[in-house]
Amino acid sequence: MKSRVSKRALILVGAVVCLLGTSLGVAYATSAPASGLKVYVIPKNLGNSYFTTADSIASGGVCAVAQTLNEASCTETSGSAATPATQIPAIQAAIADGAQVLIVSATDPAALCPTLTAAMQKGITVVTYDSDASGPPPCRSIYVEDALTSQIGTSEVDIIAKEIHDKGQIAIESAAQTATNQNAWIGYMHKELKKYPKIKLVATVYGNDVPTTATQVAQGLLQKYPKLAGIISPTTVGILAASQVVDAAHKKGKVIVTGLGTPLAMKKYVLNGTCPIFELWDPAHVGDVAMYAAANLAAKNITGATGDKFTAGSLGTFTVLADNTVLTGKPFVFNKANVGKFNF
Ligand code: RAM
Repeated sequence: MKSRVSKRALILVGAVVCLLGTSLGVAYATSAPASGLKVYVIPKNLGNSYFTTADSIASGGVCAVAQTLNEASCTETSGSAATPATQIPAIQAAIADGAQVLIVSATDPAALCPTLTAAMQKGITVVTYDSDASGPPPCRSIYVEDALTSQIGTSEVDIIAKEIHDKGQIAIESAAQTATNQNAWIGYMHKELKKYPKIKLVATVYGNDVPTTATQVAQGLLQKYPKLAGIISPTTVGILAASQVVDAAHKKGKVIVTGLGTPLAMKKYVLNGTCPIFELWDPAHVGDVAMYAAANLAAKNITGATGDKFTAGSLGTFTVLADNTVLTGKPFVFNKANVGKFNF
């Protein structure tokens, strides 16, 4: 069908849209994202396969996008434990090294803020991904969220409830006690648990995303709570450690594990029934959106205001939502039928 809209009318509509955009402070990133930047990606910690996937060239993460955009360099750096004490010095070292972009998964909502605020004042672009430096006040231009916080928290409880037939003792095995993302998810778990009066949350423990610590706290749970029916671990390091501990203790089927994990690491435990179902998203997508957001901020195509839009390559167009947050996607449910189909 032939369009009957005249060229003049289209120009008029375009002008009105542009005007509206300007008056509302909304930017549509139409120019190219900035290139030639010295990019530092600072996950919560190094040696965590979640972040290796989110960040590396091989998996198509942050540094793969940096390469596509012809950035000057892309370096992943952090501490070994997912704590502010080891992450802050890594951020400071990156700044001293001339970073122009910092992409950070925050180990604490507030502790990183003095360093990140100082970086922004120097003109460095700061984007958080996966876990926010939410302050208050927030100390980044944009936060790229993995999936809706409420959806992650509530679905984890619904999964364990179904697995343990709505009754019994459960525990949460988290990452660092200060982790912004885990604590936000746990907040929604508490709310959702009110729907299940026969499920009792007996403990919340912290493995700091360090495999040995995560293993020890999981062992501690089994010792202290012999009647434990389930563990929710919303961290890829914790869910693996908890599954290994439950399996080694021959408690498979008696203590059900769920949470957020990576499919390659969790395959064995899904197939043997220790952790029949868990969730995640593609960590590389979160990294990619963060890098595109940063390069558009650096080019001043957008400011990070609510309503700003930018394109993240083949992932499409993203809009900045309330609190300068960009939502990457949805949690995906892994189970026996699909866990073998992923390579991260
Ligand atoms: C761990 C980290 C990360 C979280 C994933 C699910 O690797 O704590 O922040 O998003 O788990």
